[in-house]
Amino acid sequence: MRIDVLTLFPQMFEPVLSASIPGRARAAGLVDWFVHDIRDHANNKHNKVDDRPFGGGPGMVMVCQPLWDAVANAESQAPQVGPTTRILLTPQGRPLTQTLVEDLASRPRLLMIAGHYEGVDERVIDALDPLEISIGDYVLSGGELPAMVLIDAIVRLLPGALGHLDSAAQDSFSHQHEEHGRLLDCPHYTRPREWQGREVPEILLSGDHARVDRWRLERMIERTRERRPDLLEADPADSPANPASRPVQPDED
Ligand code: 9D3
Repeated sequence: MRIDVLTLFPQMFEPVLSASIPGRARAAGLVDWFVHDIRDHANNKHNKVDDRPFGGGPGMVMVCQPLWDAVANAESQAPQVGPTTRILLTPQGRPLTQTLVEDLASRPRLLMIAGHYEGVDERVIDALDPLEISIGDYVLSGGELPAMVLIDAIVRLLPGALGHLDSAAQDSFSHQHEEHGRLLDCPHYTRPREWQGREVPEILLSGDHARVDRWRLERMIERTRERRPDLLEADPADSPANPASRPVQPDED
C-alpha cells in the first residue's frame, strides 16, 4: 500500500509513524508513505496558502490552488499501484469506524489531506471529491493527528503488520465475537497472583481453557452491556442503526 499525506505540518508525521507499528510495517515493505508540504505548491512569493473568508468571520480558509496542485503532483508520482482513494480529514466527515478502516485497508493507494485553519475552500473539495472522514466529535487544531490515527488503524490490519502472533490469536476469538457484534475487551491479569490484597479471578488459574474462554466472553458481553450498550444493538458489521458505519459505496470515493 502507498499512502500520500498532504499537510502544512509535514514534520509532525515521521517521528510518530516511524516509532510505532507503521514504522515496522514500512521496514517490512508492507506500506510506504510520502508526506508532502502543501506550502511547496503555493504560487506566490510569500508562500501564502490561506486567505480571509468571503462573507466575513473569524479564521482563515485554505485556498484551492496549492491543494489542487499538491494532489496532482502526489498522484502523478509512481508507482501507479491502482486507483487512488482520496480522503479529507475534516470535522464535517463521516465518523471513523473499524468497518471503514477495514474497507480502506483493502485499497492499494490512499491520499490523505490534513486541513488546518477554519477549513478548506468548498470548491476544491467538490473538485477533488474525497471521502470526508472525522475521528470523533471533539475539536482538534488540525487534521494531522486524525491522519496519523487513520494510518495507524489501517496499517496494523495489513497482512503481516503485527507479526505471526496476531492472525492466529485474532482468529480463535473473532468467531465468537462475530455473533455478538463488536465487543469491548475482557479484563487482563498477570503476576503476581495477589497484589495489595487483590486476587486474580480463580478461573484464570484453573488451566481449563474452555472455561477461561467462556469466562472471557461473558466478561466482554457484560462490560459492553454496562459501558457501551450502543455496540450491542447493532448489526454484527458495526452498527446498522448508524448510517455512518456502512461500507463506503463505490461512488462515494
Ligand atoms: C468553529 C468551527 N470548527 C468546526 C467544528 C472549526 C474547525 C475546528 C477544528 C475547523 C477545523 C478544525 C481542525 N480539525 C480537523 O481538521 C479535524 C478533526 C477534528 O477536529 N476532530 C475530529 N476529527 C477531525 S478530522 C480533521
